[in-house]
Amino acid sequence: MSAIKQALSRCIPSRREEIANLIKEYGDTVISKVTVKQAFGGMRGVKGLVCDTSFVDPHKGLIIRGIPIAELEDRSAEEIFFLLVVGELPDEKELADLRGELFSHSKVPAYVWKVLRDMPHTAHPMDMLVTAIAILEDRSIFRRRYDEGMRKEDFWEASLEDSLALLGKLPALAAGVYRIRYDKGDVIEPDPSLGWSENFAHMLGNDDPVFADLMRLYMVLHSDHEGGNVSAFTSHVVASALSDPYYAVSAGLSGLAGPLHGLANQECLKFVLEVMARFEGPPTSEQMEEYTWEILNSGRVVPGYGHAVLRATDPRFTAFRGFAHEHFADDPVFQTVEVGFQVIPKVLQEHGKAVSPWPNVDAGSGALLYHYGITEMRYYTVLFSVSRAMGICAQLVTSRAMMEPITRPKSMTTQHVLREVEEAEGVLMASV
Ligand code: AMX
Repeated sequence: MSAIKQALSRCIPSRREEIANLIKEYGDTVISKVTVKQAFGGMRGVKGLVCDTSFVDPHKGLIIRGIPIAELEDRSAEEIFFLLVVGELPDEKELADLRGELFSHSKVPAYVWKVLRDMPHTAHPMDMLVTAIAILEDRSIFRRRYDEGMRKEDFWEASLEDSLALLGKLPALAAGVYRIRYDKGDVIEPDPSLGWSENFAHMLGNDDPVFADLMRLYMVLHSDHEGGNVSAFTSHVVASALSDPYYAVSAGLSGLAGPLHGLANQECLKFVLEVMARFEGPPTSEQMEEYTWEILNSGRVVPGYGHAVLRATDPRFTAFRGFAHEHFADDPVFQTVEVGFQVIPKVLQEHGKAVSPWPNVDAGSGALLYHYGITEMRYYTVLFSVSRAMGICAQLVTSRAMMEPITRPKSMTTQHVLREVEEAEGVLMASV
């Protein structure tokens, strides 16, 4: 049995008991209410979901299993995955075991490369990644064992095995998407002497140790962001139907491919490069202000700014900013991001629409990738996906371990809402 499986199996009985007791004793205690605005507004702020892997504090940002992300910046991706799943950081032996386990799954079957190579040259890299994951579903251990009559108590084990097999392949798949989609030559084989994220950097075709460190940081910072964001929630719902991790992860990453979610990093760099093209280099503060107003006045959003939950500068933005300052502070693309950081929050505050005017993780990440020659911005969400798959998998393994039921909130028609308002407010509402 792998070390991560052993560690999780030790925690499960007490956690199951804790939740069962909580529901038994306090199952009817009210923890949230829903307003009309929330029902029509994407359920923003409705507390109807439990996620123990991480929490986003509106002012402090991401906290993984009780540890603020800023304290985890120097960790490896494998350590973060172990922490997400088990709730504790691994010891050296557990870490080496997980590294070996992930590497043992790194081989991508030939038919996947064939499908990816046959996709049209216009295919978005996210389309290629999601396709690759979906066509690996045939290997699902969860589905096979479920068909054989697996007990509910054991669902988590098969989910973890599928997750490890999928995560083990993801760096190779994602790097392959890059090399195939952008004609970078043959796919590169993983190196057994390297860790998960370092191998990703290697298979992308860049063996600069600083780039490998950036990939490590990128994987750590994007790994999870609690349970209600589009990709995590989508995967959660799909997996709650006992669709296996291949289905759940490909569904969640399809959500990550949206411009208001993971695709924002591509939009951010586009924005930065547009500013530079207009002003022939990094802009002055005045020029940046002028350009930001132009975007807002044309009804567009400023990519990389604002957040559904965060109400402060994202600590992940701060971490990337620190990395760029350390390694290439005079890079013109990064300098443009810096001017944006000084100017855009003030403009957004004056504009008055965005609840949070502060930068999110995507505001600067593209500039770092660009510096290391990954200039194909449509690819950026694939990098995000490799990392976020860790959180998605950890969340779904946890859900199966806690034997959560199928997710099925109740929807209402607008007529029902009108009737509820009439009852609550004692007024007569016009029908729509
Ligand atoms: N620029 C301009 N307007 C913005 C804005 C921004 N950066 N952020 C929010 N607004 C607007 C919204 O569009 C909304 O306008 P509307 O009332 O006309 O629809 C209004 O401000 C209120 O929105 P909000 O409550 O502050 O944000 P939200 O929870 O509805 O949306 C988010 C959050 C991230 C989608 C939004 O801030 C946005 O579109 N930002 C730009 C895109 C981006 O950076 N996305 C990345 C998010 C992180 C991630 O998932 N990777």
